[in-house]
Parts: sequence; C-alpha cells; structure tokens
Amino acid sequence: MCFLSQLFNRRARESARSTVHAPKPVPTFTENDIIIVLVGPSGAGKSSFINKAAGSDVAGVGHRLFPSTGGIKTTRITNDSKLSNVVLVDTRSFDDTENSGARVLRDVFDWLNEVCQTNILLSAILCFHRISDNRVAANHITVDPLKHLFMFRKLCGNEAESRIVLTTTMWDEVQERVGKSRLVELESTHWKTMIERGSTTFRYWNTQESARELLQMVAEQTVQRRGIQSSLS
Ligand SMILES: Nc1nc2c(ncn2[C@@H]2O[C@H](COP(=O)(O)OP(=O)(O)OP(=O)(O)O)[C@@H](O)[C@H]2O)c(=O)[nH]1
Ligand SMILES: [Mg+2]
Repeated sequence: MCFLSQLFNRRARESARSTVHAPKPVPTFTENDIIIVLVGPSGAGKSSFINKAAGSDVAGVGHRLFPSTGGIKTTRITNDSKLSNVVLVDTRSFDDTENSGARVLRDVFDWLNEVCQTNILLSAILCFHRISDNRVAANHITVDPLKHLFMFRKLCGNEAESRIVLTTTMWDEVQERVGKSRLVELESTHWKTMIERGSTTFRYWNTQESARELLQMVAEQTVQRRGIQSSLS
C-alpha cells in the first residue's frame, strides 16, 4: 500500500473515532396522545391535509411531479383545544411496486418502536385515495387494504379494521356524479370487507373544517375506546 493511501486510511480511522454523533431528537409521546398516521400514493394530499389541520405550512406540500415527503414527520396540533392530544404522522408515499405499501407500514412500525417508551398503538390510519383517479392500481394499500391487515393489527391492535379511515381527496377535481359512482364502486368491491369489519370512509373537502371534522371523529372514538378499556381493567 502506498504512503498516501496509508495516510488517508489512518486519517479516516481517526476522523471516524473523533466524530461525535449528536443524538437524534426523539419526539416524546404519552398514553393520552392520539397518534394518527397518514398513508397513500404520492400526490394524494397527505401533507396538505396536515397543513390544513394544523393551520400552517408545517408539512412540505409537493406541487411538482415527484414524490414530496421523504420520510416520517410528526406534527402536533397545537391550536385547537379539542385536538390538543392529536399527533399527525406524515409518511413517504407508495410507488407502484407491490411491496411498497408494506414497506411504508414497516417504517411506521420501526418508528413507533423507536420513539415510544410505552406500548402506544395508533389511534387511526388514514388511507388517502384520490377520487379523481379513473383507474386504481389493485396492489396499492389504499385500494386493497385487506392485504395489509397483519401490519395494521401490529400498529393498531386487534380491532385494526375499525381504526382505518378510507379517506378520499380531490373531490373538486371530479364531477359529483362521477366521484360518487367511483366511491360506490370502491365501497362495494375493494373496500367492502374492510367496511363490513368497521372501517369508515370519509370525503375530505380540502378545507380546515373538513380535516378537523375527521380528526375530531377519530379523537372521540379513541377517548371512548380508552374509557371502555380502563373500565374493564
Ligand atoms: N384540487 C385539489 N388539490 C389537492 C387536494 N389535496 C391536495 N391537493 C394538491 O395536490 C398536490 C399534492 O399534495 P401533497 O399534500 O403534497 O400530497 P402528498 O400525498 O403529501 O404527496 P407525497 O408527499 O409526494 O407523498 C399539491 O399541489 C396539493 O396542493 C384536493 O383535495 N384538491
Ligand atoms: Mg407529502
């Protein structure tokens, strides 16, 4: 080995030894928190929902052609007393490969284990779907959520189906009649079993009121569930 490469290797080793890795800031959660994860394909409107709910530009919204959100990002709702325990979790989007949805859920699982000292389950998973899409990719998690039940249960507990909200966006991009008929089709095919088992659908109107209506619904259900659980234990 020449002198220069020996010197380079020694410097690299010394520099690796002396590098101080600052601890990553870890968000802290309590058992009272209501953690809601948003999943869905790129451009479905996950980050803009968070901005609308929070009332400020906290989540990067993409206006270009490529996926915008790169990883998990949490936002606590601070300016609505009814939603003070709500934490929204933005995720990277799915691509068209079959395992993409599973990978995103695995990221959420790893993140949940990393940041939660106690065993906190998700209060809800909002699966975003653009009603303006005139075709659906059958392998997408938001089109065929049943395929991901195993991971949903790991994240939300045994009654995971009732914590899934199939959230449709982009209603302003379609004629009401067309959007309604697509929703009916989804409810009677891909989403049928999930709905029979307790999942709900929600038409999101791209407004703060609509975002907060959905979050309040989830928050109320969570508080009710926790009340029942603590009265049983
Ligand atoms: N017309 C219309 N546009 C919307 C709606 N919701 C979101 N958008 C727009 O759609 C684009 C993509 O929205 P994002 O919130 O970045 O989508 P995302 O799901 O976070 O996308 P990724 O971060 O790439 O996964 C932005 O230009 C938004 O302003 C809606 O309901 N109607
Ligand atoms: Mg995004």
